[in-house]
Amino acid sequence: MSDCIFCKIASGAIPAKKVFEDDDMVVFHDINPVAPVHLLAIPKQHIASLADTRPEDALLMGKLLQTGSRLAIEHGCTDGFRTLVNTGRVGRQEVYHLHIHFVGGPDVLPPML
Ligand code: DGP
Repeated sequence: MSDCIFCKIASGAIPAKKVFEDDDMVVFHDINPVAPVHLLAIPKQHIASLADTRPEDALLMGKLLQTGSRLAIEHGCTDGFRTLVNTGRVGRQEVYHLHIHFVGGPDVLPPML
């Protein structure tokens, strides 16, 4: 999608601090980190939200989770981290290109719910 900010990051049209990229996905630092480590894992193809995934996206979703987890650990989340997907209006999704947050650091995170 031409007006999607994460499509532009995926294609390299706008810069981001990328820590991983292959044919299917990109992982990069969130521009507004809420913890010492805050990575976003996105598919290169435009999928608007988790609610828009199809059964054939299951392998890609697993890859986003597994690769993001590995990178969170490599970036210092050796004692755990939080994984979050905001979905739609009720989920307070801001960017409508599917992304998985990986948030953590040395300290225990505050409770969320
Ligand atoms: P949400 O849609 O609510 O799950 O959050 C979107 C996240 O995307 C938010 O934490 C900030 C981040 N973000 C938005 N625009 C950019 C950008 O241009 N570059 C980067 N690196 N992160 C962005």
